[in-house]
Amino acid sequence: MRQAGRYMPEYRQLRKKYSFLELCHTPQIAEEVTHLPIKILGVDVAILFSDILVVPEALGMQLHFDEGKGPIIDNPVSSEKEIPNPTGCQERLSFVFEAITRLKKSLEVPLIGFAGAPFTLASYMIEGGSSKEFKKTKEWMSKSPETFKKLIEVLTSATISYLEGQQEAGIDAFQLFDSWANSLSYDQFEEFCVPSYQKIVEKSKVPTILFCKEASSFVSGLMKAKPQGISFDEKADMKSLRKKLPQTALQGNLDPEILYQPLKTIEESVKRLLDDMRGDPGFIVNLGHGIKPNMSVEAVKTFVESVKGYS
Ligand code: 1CP
Repeated sequence: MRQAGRYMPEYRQLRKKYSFLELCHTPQIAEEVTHLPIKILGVDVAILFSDILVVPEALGMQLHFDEGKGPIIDNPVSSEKEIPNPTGCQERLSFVFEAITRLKKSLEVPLIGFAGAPFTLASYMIEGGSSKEFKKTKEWMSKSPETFKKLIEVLTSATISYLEGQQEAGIDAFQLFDSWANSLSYDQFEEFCVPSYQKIVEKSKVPTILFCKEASSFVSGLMKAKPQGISFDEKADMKSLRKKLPQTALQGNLDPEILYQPLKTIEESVKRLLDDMRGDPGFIVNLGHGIKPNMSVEAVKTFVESVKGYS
């Protein structure tokens, strides 16, 4: 949940020298950034420093990140004939595998690898960047569901080869981010997202966690993929989800906005969450979504320390 990122002065310092994509593309620097939250916050697990959009980039998308605007793709895909060919995509992602290989030598904690799920990647590739309404994506999906599925299939096979490369390099767990699947109806979710999760989870040899915003609305579809874990945002009631899902690891779900509150409130909110999940060996404490650039390191540290100090 962006445990390394712009809220950290050490990260901002590196960003003065390098663009975001340079950080991602350079294994030694990606390694260094991955280590920052371990050193500064004392979290139990590292998440690879990278971005979900390196996969579309490896498929030929001209990607750049503009200050204050987020990701931009200059050559969006708008029809079946523009769907990229996934051949050679794994080789073009070798900088990620090299970062993982280095990290496995230098880290003392487990490492989570990750990828964007096909639908979320497709939305960036079609819209040409971030979106609120996903107009072009939904138009394509409803006008020509079969060709939309072709794009999803290409992204599924690219994601599987990306996962395989990460596995060979040594990741301990894998998280699949379908951040924008919550823009879909439940039926669309079942039709366009669930089959891709099933194929990806089936190929995974490491524990795999699925994330989408508002995951509690999509639990039955998510469970069809038989993931080892599901990550929930702050809207979920973890206690009742545990009753529904006795065999699945549950990750989440402190409201990131709590990190704007006084430190005492952060401590109290963590205690409430941990009291609810007391004694649950399959509970992974996390935020419901990402840390924002203007949040304070002290607040994030308080979150981690309250979890570790809970008894
Ligand atoms: O320095 C900068 O300006 C870049 C800011 C930044 C960072 C730190 C971006 C651009 N990505 C990241 C890192 C990142 N992204 C990680 C690293 C691991 C960590 O420390 O947590 C991970 C796991 C991601 C995943 C990611 N990227 C997702 C899925 C998770 C989620 O937040 O829902 C998504 C949707 C993206 C796209 C993306 N990349 C960057 C931004 C600002 C965005 C979101 C843009 C949007 O809102 O559409």
